[in-house]
Amino acid sequence: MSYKKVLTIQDISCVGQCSLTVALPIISACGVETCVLPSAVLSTHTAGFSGYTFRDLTDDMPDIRSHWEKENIKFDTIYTGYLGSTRQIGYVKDIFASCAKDNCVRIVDPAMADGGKLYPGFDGEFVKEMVKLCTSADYIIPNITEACFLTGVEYKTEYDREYIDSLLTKLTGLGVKNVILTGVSYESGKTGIVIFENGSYSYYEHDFLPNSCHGTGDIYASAFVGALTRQKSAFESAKIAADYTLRCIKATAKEDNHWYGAKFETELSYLINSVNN
Ligand code: PXL
Repeated sequence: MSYKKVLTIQDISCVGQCSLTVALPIISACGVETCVLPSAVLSTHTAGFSGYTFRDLTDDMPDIRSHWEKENIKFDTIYTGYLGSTRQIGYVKDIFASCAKDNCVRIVDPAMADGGKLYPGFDGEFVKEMVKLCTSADYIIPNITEACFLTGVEYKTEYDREYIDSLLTKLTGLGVKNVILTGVSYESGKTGIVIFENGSYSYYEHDFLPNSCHGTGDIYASAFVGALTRQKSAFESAKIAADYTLRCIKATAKEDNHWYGAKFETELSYLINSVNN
């Protein structure tokens, strides 16, 4: 098997166990070279801390891309997470166009919202641009809130299969190819992942854990990216990522006051075994 090279584009939250501080170790643990393009540098993430610093790196992106073009640096997988500005999304599309190997897989986590709300600093313009980025991806990994913002569908906490189907239909209507929809719960005490690939629906259900922690979306997406890049199927990658994320949440629950992120580090050996099986 050729040694795969992934590029991930998302912020560095210096403290908070999310975005690049999660993606870099997790994807590397999957046995693939992991290159990074930081979208912004923040002192912490924005969910629960106040007074965080924010250094937008949008203006650095075109020069970084043109250097890579000169060096003929290209990637097998490009995975985007939290982006720092609306304008930056256009630059990311340029990177999709010029830094991708022939069979490159482009994966977009439209990390911008949760619990029915956009994260601080994002607005309707950002969402509109994010829709465009999602249509140029091979896979998108939204939660239900993000899928609602992308499609204009009303956010609901109680729903049925018809509601989820309508979200998927609207997403494909926009031009989105394949969707890994996280946090889909059809029965109490259970939740799961919808894998919508080439028009067909499958579902991986697992226990719902009451202690939700911040950053699990990034843990999930990073493990999915790592497994998919290691040639696992989309369903198998979605399952590996879900089982790993669940273990991280359980490990976090053992410690009081670890509210800002999930303890993904202690569970890495489980992930390594899963992708090598
Ligand atoms: O986990 C998503 C995320 C990434 N980066 C920053 C965030 C968030 C979610 O709030 O604030 C800076």
